[in-house]
Amino acid sequence: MHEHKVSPKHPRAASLQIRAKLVQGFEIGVTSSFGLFAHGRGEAFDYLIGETTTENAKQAIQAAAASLLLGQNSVLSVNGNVAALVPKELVKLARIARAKLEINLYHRSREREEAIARVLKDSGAKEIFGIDSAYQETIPEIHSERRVVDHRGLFIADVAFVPLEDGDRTEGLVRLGKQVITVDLNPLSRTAQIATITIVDNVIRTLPLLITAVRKLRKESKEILHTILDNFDNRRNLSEAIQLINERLSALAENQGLRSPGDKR
Ligand code: PTJ
Repeated sequence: MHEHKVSPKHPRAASLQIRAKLVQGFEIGVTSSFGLFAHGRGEAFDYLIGETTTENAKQAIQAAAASLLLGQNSVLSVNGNVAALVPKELVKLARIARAKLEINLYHRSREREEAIARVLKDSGAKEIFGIDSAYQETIPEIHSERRVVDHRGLFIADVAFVPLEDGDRTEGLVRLGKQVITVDLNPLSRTAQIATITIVDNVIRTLPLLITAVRKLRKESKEILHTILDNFDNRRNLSEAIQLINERLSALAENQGLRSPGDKR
């Protein structure tokens, strides 16, 4: 495996470091080649939202934290991109939200499942679902390899956290009556539009904020958690996310935010 050093002085160091994590993930068999494309798409949308967690995304993060805490069986679904980008954070979130971790891949292979399980174990995970064939169950509503789920995890989950997802499974899980939380930089994707709660943000920034939100909200009563959820409207939130991009692009087009040589932004 190559070491991908990024100079901290590079003006796009943060973005290049994220890329390096994914390339490393690819080299150790965690991320699929398709995952690299998916990341490129995400990066483009991150530019459009300003590479920052918007107020709009923060509202969705609060709702997601409340939903995870209210779930009787909350499950965090792990794919090759999030395993490369935020493995420690996923393990921490599972612990404090009392959620399960399940590996569930679109481009499924035994080798990738094992590589991802290793990364999660190295990050402190004790129990990982989705890799023991004795507990495999099939969800007919899903038309990809993701249909194979763990009987103890996604199969019985009432709340499923499925970051960087494809639309088919989101739709299948929603049809089964599950609350589906996603993180997707593209507010126009099918997943973003179908999920119960959509966080339009980079998963790298979302996970630490979600952990903080769960830490705070787990001290609150169920009534308060229900009130947070009742006050959250995903369609309204998504419309706002698209509107924010629109306004930002209009401001840039009017030359208010264009870069000049030497700008540190
Ligand atoms: O590891 P596997 O086999 O399960 O496959 C994982 C990928 C991501 C390849 C698979 O789920 C897939 O093909 O997803 P899509 O349909 O490409 O959708 C991924 C979505 O995530 C896209 O809408 C991207 O814009 C978005 N995205 C990419 N990187 C990020 C992101 N959203 C948030 N944070 C990111 N870092």
